[in-house]
Amino acid sequence: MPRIVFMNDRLVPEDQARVSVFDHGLLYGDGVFEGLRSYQGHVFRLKAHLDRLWESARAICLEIPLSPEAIAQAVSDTLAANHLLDGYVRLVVTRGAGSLGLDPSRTKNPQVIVIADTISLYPSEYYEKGLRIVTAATQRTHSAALSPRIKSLNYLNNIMAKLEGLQAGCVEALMLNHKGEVAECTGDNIFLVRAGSLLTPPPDAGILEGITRHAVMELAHKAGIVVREATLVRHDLYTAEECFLTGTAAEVIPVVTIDGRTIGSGSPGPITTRLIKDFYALVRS
Ligand code: PXG
Repeated sequence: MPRIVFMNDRLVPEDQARVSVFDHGLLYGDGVFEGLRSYQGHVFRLKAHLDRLWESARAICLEIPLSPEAIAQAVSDTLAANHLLDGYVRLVVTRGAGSLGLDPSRTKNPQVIVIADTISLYPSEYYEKGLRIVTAATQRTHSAALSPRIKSLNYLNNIMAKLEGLQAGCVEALMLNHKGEVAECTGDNIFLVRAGSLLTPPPDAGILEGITRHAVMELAHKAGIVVREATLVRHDLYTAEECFLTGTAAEVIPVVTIDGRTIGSGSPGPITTRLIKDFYALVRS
């Protein structure tokens, strides 16, 4: 069955959901996006995702031609049109078609796209046994060059690191910032456990402030686990008791080796296991 896609003001079959070859989203990666999950027909933290979309757009002087309410409606309409209760939603806003050349003022009609699809999860084995990750040589974009807080259509920085991970046989890769500090993974935030406390890099380490990251920090707080943002280096990860990643697609996933070194006991630890369980309950509540 063809998927149904929302384009600007209506739902269309996927083969009619098209953007111009002159769209600056295609030509220059000039645009923004969000990835959301729906659980049992309820979109997890919709407002936080819409706020972040607007923040990303504002940062690149892109005016989204629809209201947040209209996009929220488009999200539920697109999920319903595809008969999805549990699904993945991709929001995309492009700069629109224009003349060749970077100048955004010579574009018009930003395109608003909402795609809903089934979610392709990591195999359940990764959640039970944990992931192996490696550190990529590709640094996270310097925030003075381009803020990693903008979820832009230009993800080449992360894709370069993802390729390094895949070439090393790993599905995720760790990215450091220009100071050699731990930033995040290519599409996930990172946490470690040290002396029973949860530590995660602060926003100024050059990360995307993940919505799952925020939810997990709240869950830890509720569970009486101390959680702190702290500048971390690889030494902290190598010597951690536990490590896990968070992201909309992956949710909470344990990490058991980094650069071939075993983390903690080599299997998912008790705090990670607890937070996986709490997150599962939260998204279905
Ligand atoms: N860091 C980066 C760089 C991301 O792109 C996260 C962290 C986690 O954020 P959330 O808000 O999802 O907890 C992300 C977002 C995908 C996909 O389709 C996932 C992301 C980005 C692009 C694609 O799997 N993760």
